[in-house]
Amino acid sequence: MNRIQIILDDITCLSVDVIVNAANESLLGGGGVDGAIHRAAGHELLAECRTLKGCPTGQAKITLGYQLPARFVIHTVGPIWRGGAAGEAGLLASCYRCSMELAIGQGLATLAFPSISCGVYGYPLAQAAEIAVSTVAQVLSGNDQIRKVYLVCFNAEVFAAYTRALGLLSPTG
Ligand code: AR6
Repeated sequence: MNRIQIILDDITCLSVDVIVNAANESLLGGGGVDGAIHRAAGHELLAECRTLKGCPTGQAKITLGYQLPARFVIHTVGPIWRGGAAGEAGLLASCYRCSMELAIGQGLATLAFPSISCGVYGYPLAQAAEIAVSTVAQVLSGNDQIRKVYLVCFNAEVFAAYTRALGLLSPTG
């Protein structure tokens, strides 16, 4: 699956069609990658987000990228980890699937995802990485428009978990 690439980087620096934000249901900013994206995009992003009236967990909404190198931002809301019996896996998969479907609907070809829910939302890293790679691979297998999906890791631990998950999915690479 060479349309999936795992990279160690700051997502706000990527020149792709669209970066995905790990937001909260208000879509009005926060810490972590959400805060970094809002700081890099500038205040116009928050102004557009205010018009969206929030977003339920597991779904996604799109805005322009403003001062970011990326043209668009897809804001998705990952689940808060509550032990695993509260539908977290389905909701996390839904974040990846809905974001990709939104990108496809907009005619976009290159996407970058952060590790949704793996920060303050507390999702166990190995499980989240497996959901990320398997869901992205599944959507790609049914679509030719998306040329590249970058799974952006912010530190070495996340990078190792994603690399392992991709290896489980396709041992031959
Ligand atoms: N580029 C790429 N990845 C990053 C960056 C960056 N610039 N900054 C952080 N990460 P988190 P969540 C990684 O907490 O768990 C916010 O306050 C980070 O190391 O940002 O989905 C929202 O408003 C981690 O691996 O998102 C919500 O309230 C990953 O991004 C809440 O946090 C996700 O960590 C969402 O929590």
